[in-house]
Amino acid sequence: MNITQETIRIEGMSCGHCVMTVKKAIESLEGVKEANVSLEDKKAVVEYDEKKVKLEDIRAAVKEAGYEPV
Ligand SMILES: [Cu+2]
Repeated sequence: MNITQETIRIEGMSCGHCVMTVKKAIESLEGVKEANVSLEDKKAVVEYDEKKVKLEDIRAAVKEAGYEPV
């Protein structure tokens, strides 16, 4: 397994509930090992296997959950 770490800036999160929603949306993707989402820093640090999932897929999942990856 080849784990990549990327940081995604996310707009639109306003509370802990948003953080959990984003975390769950990202972590539900096949190939994602972990997502650490920060409300304060408006970002998600995601560890994933780039052979299984692409950064674009992760960004799409965030968007689908109702938030804006920037
Ligand atoms: Cu919220």
